[in-house]
Amino acid sequence: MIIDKAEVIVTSPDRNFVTLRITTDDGLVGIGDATLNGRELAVVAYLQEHVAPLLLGADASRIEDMWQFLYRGAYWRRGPVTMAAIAAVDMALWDIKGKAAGMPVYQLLGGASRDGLMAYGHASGKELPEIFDSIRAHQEKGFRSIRVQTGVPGLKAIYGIASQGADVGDGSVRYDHEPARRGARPTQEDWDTRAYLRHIPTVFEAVRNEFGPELPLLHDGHHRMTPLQAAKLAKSLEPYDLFWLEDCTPAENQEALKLVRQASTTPLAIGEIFNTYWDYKDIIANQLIDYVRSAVTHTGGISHMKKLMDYAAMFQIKSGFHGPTDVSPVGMAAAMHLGLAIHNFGIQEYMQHGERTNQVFRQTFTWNDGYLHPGDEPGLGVTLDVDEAGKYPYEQAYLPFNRLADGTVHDW
Ligand code: KDG
Ligand code: MG
Repeated sequence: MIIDKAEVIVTSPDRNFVTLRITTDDGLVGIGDATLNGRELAVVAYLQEHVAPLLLGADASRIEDMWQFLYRGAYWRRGPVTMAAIAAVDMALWDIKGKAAGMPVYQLLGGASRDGLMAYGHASGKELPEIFDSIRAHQEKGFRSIRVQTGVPGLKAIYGIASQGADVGDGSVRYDHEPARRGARPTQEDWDTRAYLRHIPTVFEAVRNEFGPELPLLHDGHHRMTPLQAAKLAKSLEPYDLFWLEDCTPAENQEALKLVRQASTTPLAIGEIFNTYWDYKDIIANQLIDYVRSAVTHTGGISHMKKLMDYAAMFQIKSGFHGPTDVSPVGMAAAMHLGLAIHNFGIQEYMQHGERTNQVFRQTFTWNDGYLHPGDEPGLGVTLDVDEAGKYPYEQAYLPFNRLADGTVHDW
């Protein structure tokens, strides 16, 4: 199992994806996701210029050793670009190991701890009727847990609302295009935290009244609050019994999250922009979060995330792996295999890729009655159709950003 080819494939069926494809001398092929939304080519360069040459001639079976070599051997540690590149190598090697063993990756991680993975979808709308329709549409698609994002009176454009998304060509407007719109410059949105804090509890009250107490509801604060504002929001949402409040602060100042904890029992989920388990060290040990939000793609791959989740388990903290459409089907498959195997699985984000993406990445996962399963094909269960991928060249795309009324750039 000597690596004799390492190729980086960039494709943009519905949005940009970066995939590492490793081939061994005995003909095994493994793929890994290296997509870093809005900064895709930085990882392409890191992989092509600095990692791929090191892979050639290496033993594909030594996954842990390769991880340590790429991490420790580089001298420069951590960061989203490095960790996405290492994640792609790690995923591709697990894919190869599964194929060599004739087993799905979750079996190699200890086997299934459950029958399926409960997943949540993204409902949104500018106003209540639209939000209610969006929740119902997600329920009809099988979702049993729903994230709710809302417009705020007075604000023209807010991240995460589907109706602001781009037409994807089939006549429908999809949220999955909004996070990184194609174009030469990022689009600008507006923001007012006080207006948001006033409005959000009214939305969750209405949603609870309409849909009852059972439906697990989630909300993403997208890092926009100070600790005090986050405490206020978590407290005001307490009556509506959220499954979680996500990214209530940027979480760079982790100590400050104690303020949120002291004010409220609303569960907190953080970590989609973290990239190593060291980022989580204190936040977990101090019991400041309830769910780990990392993507396998952005946090060093399956090997590193398994260690992170084992550490989190000591503190009864569960997974809530990142699964927006900018995590490719390969990254999603890696999350599903890991989520199925670990005991402390919590929930899986699942935004659903578009048809073009599903043609490029052929998948074996199943979606039944609100539960995902990665399938039982050897490896990760995803095949990259290179000819299909070639039809969709890279297109520059940026995440939006926001400014306050006086023109100040605000937290993402
Ligand atoms: O790349 C950024 C998006 O993936 C992110 O904004 C989506 O916040 C997000 C989420 O929770 O899925
Ligand atoms: Mg988020």
